[in-house]
Amino acid sequence: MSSKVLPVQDLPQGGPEKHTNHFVHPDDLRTAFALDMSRMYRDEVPLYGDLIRIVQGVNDQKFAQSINSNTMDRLDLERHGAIRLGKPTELRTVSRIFGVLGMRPVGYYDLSAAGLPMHATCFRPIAVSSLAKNPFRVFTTLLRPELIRSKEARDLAERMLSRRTIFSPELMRMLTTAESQDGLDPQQAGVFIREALKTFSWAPTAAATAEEYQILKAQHPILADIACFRTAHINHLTPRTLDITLSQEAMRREGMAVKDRIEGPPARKCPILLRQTSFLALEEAIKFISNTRDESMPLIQGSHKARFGEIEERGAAVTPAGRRLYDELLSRAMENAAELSPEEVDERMNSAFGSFPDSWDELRAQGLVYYEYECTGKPIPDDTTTTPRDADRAAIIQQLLSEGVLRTKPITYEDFLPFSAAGIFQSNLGTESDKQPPADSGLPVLQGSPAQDRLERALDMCIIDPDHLYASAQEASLEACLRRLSAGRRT
Ligand code: OOG
Ligand code: NI
Repeated sequence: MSSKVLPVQDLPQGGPEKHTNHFVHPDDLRTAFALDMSRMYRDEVPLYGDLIRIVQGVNDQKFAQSINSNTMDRLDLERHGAIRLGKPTELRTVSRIFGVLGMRPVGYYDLSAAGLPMHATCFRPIAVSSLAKNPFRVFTTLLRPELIRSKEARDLAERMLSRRTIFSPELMRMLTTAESQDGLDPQQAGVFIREALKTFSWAPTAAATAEEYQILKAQHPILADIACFRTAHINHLTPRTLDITLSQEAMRREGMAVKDRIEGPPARKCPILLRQTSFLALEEAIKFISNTRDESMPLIQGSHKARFGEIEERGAAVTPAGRRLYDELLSRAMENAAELSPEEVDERMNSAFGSFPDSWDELRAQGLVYYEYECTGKPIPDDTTTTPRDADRAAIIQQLLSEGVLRTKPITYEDFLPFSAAGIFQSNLGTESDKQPPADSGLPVLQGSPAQDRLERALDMCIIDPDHLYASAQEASLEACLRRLSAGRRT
């Protein structure tokens, strides 16, 4: 499966024509699922409810000051969640579940460079219209047992994972129904969402003895989190904030234990990519089964640390050139940063990112960011062609922009950053290695490694290249503008 990039038109996606009948549109299913998941997580982790309240307060305040009312759209919906899976068959079924919700695997994240025995993809909507409706996505990690050094821990984890089933029989039936009839009616949708959420809920009685848990935890805390439980519990949800610095301050003021620095690019006039922070994972009471696995024996009290609440601020998607520059500046800032204080790292980041242009015109001129093009309504001058030859295209587009015939809007980044993800993992694992992973862990996606190939085999489909989606969205918007301008000229 190494030819990575599937053309968008070949991707299986429920087009609107299939959903004009009595079936619920996948975009609406995804919204219902995300809302129910949010309710479930707030019930399970009350501190997450506090986080939502804080973020809403900051968003309301920012919104009141803002002149651009478009930014308020759907801020009440979470932007992402994350799960960690233990075996390829789990990933396959999860991929089918998310498929019903209109989400496809986009991007490959190798977390091994950060010392984590796992790799990941992100399930998300890919059509521009679906992203506009609800961009909810799930960062989905799969364990790579071959990277676990201790044979004892590896064998134990695999044995425990082989015993568990995280999907209810009713969910499996509904999944087959959804796939065979290519959709779900409202009643079936309710059952599907209810049953799917069971897979991602918290089951505080471990499927492990305290001893087994300790063996896995000693090898890697993430291993205990993945292999010792009966569900693939959601480990965080992430609402979007309009101002991450203000939100982080408000979290601290309320006494939350917060990550020591915001991941991602520093604050800028023109936000790019993704900035994230979180309240740290909570130590939660759990119970272990007895050493004899005898169900009549009393359970043993213990605790586990995995679940947290995160916030994110999203900026523009960058082109491959923009990404290269981002990675280069990030690694420059992070060089030998392990011994620096969080404030010193922030200072380094600010100074390194002085070299990343910070005006939308400059970013466009240097081809660092993706844009959506819009017609302003102003007619095209008589002497300007709407079907430029490739060689003239850039100059003509520039002319149309200068003349105010076209305008641009940066395309929002819809994916993740491996280096930031590794930082989020590390902060929430409570290991001795609370330090940042090496900066070169930000591996470019879709380089077709053998490990990626294995992830794709588990998914039973190719991983979509995020860059391809942004480039297509930009190109489609430009083509639509040129067509409109040319139609306007003919009438
Ligand atoms: C996932 C961490 C990655 C993000 O926002 O970068 C992530 C995890 O902890 O399982 O969600
Ligand atoms: Ni996250």
